[in-house]
Amino acid sequence: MRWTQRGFRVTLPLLALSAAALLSGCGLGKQSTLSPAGPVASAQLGMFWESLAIMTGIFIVVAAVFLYSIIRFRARPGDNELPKQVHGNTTLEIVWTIIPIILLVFLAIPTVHYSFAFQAPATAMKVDVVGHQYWWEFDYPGSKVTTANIVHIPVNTKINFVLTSADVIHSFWVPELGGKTDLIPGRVNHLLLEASKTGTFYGQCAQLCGPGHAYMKFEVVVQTPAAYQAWVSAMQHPTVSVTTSEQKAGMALFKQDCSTCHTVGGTSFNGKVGPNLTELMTRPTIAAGTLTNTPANLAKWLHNPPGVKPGALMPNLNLSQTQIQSLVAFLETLK
Ligand code: HEC
Ligand SMILES: [Cu+2]
Repeated sequence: MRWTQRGFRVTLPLLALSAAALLSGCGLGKQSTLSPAGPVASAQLGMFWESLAIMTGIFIVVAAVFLYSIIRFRARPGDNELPKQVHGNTTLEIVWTIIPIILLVFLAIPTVHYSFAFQAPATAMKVDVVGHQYWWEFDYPGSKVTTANIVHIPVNTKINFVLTSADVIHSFWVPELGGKTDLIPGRVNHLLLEASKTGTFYGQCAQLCGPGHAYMKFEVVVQTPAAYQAWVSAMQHPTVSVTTSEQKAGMALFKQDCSTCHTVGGTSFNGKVGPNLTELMTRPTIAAGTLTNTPANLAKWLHNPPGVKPGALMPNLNLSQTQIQSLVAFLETLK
């Protein structure tokens, strides 16, 4: 008796705690597969509900038979004989082989159907995605636009994301649009996604890729075709107007310290190691979602990148506060 009471005292709070932990995942937040925003995500959610329904059905039947058996066939006082020993029941075995086959066929039909239906058609708009430790490169092959950690796409349009990696295996995942697919060095994978409403959707790397993995996020900005075109042409015609002496000093420093790694459209800087910084000020965050894009945070970043983001592959360049201020003044002109 004592033992049971003590057992309850321990297990009840534990149960409550784990229920709280489970339910805390239930909010329809920024990255929920339960709030699909496109046909791919909707179909995947439909299949999730279908398999959940089948599994719930199986659970109810098995639990009911189990409960019935332990109550109906429990040992009663005075039952000292061994019960009748049986082995094998052909009918039962055939039944519990055939029922799972039927259930698996019900799951296989939509799986196979959607696997073919969501193959990227040759006509779909392409966006090349390169995974880097720990940031995302997006190239628009048709329009010669390159950006980082934010990808703009037109609404109601099939997009063929062409995925590869510059270093280790990453995984491309935008829960509200569907997914996910690995980016593998030396291989090219395709992922078809489509958004049926405008807005911003949040993605992230879903494959442990090193110490900065948790800071490898990106945003998908879904726009009307007109707004999307306006963005493309702004990216194609960046204007860098450096006027103050501080901005000029920053640009000179950039040439010396940063241009081997970073490209800036509208200038001669064309490094390819780090993110392309064209129109940097139009991005809401820096360092793949690690910091919001403000002058203070840019300064914080330049002061010590690996100190801000674990594992960041931009080195600490030991810049002085004056150098940082002029670099930030220059970066602020990239809009
Ligand atoms: C050795 C190559 C290298 C050098 C040199 C370098 N960077 Fe970087 N930079 C990177 C890499 C890699 C990242 C991506 C870090 C991450 O998000 O994990 C980055 C990220 C950035 C970002 C954030 C961009 C974004 O959209 O997330 C800014 C801004 C930046 N660097 C500015 C500079 C400036 C200014 C200098 C010169 C003082 C500089 N970098 C020098 C490699 C470099
Ligand atoms: Cu990654």
